Amino acid sequence: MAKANLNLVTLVVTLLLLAETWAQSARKRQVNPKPTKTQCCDEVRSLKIQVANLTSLLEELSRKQQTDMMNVVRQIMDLDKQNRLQEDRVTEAEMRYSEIHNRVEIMQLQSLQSAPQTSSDAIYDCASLYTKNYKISGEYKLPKDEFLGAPELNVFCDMETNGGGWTVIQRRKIGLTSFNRDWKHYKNGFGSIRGDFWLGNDHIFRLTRQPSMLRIELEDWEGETRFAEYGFFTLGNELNSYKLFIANYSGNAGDSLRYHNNTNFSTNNKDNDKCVDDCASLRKGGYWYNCCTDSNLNGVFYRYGEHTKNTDGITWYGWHGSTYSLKKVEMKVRPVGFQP
Ligand SMILES: [Ca+2]
Repeated sequence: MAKANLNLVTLVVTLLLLAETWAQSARKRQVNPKPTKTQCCDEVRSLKIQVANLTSLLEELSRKQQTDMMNVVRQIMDLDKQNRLQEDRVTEAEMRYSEIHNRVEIMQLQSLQSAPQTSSDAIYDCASLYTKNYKISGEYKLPKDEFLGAPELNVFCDMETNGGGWTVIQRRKIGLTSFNRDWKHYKNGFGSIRGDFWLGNDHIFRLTRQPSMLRIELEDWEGETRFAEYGFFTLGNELNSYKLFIANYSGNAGDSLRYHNNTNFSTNNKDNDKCVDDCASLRKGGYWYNCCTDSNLNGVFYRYGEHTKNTDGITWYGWHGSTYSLKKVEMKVRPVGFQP
């Protein structure tokens, strides 16, 4: 009986122990639950936040880089600008230097002129200046020469084109000076020697007492250039109405002065042309009008846009026809025997 009781007690104790163990394990299960869905999402969220942070960091970096790049570009542009300004200053300095140099040379030349001389070394045009080693293009003062009966005269010398030595007798390029002028103006000359001007028929007559050639340079509004050269060029005196004589054309502009050969000079107050009409008034310039024009280099300066609508512009029919007014013209003379 006692043994049976003992067995029962052992069983009960075992059962109690088992129950306790099960309860403990159940508690344990409650304390350490399996990873839940919530925990997984937290991790993903945190990762997402990290990614977002990284992305914004990267964006910030890229923005900074762009700003840096723009700063660099700005700096380069600033440097470029400074460079250009510097270049402009250098160019200006060079121009001033050349002007001063020119003046000094002219002064030297004048002191040279005051010394006794013979006609052979007289300075009466840009070609004689050139042979005395004045080889910079620009404004020169030709001294008075009583031996030759030449007055003091400001001229512009082209010392570069085709060997240099050219005395410029006409220029159109700015367009503010009117060329619709009377006889006296064309006789003595008008305008500015560095801008638009007519040297004067008396001066051209004097310059071409020696066998001379004429060079005409033209530029259109598209920036293209042409030229016409005449191996022979001279004018009659005032009594002969500065009659034009030219010959021996060469060039690529066409011979649009031939039609004016052997004609007198006409102005708005002196109709010496070969026409019933008054060509100088019709074409608004002073020129060797025939009846009336194949060229009109002293016509009206028309600007781009207006330059194809009129018949009284600066025309050279052999290149652009009768209604195209050119952008730039230069007429220059040089002695035939000139050697650069
Ligand atoms: Ca007439």
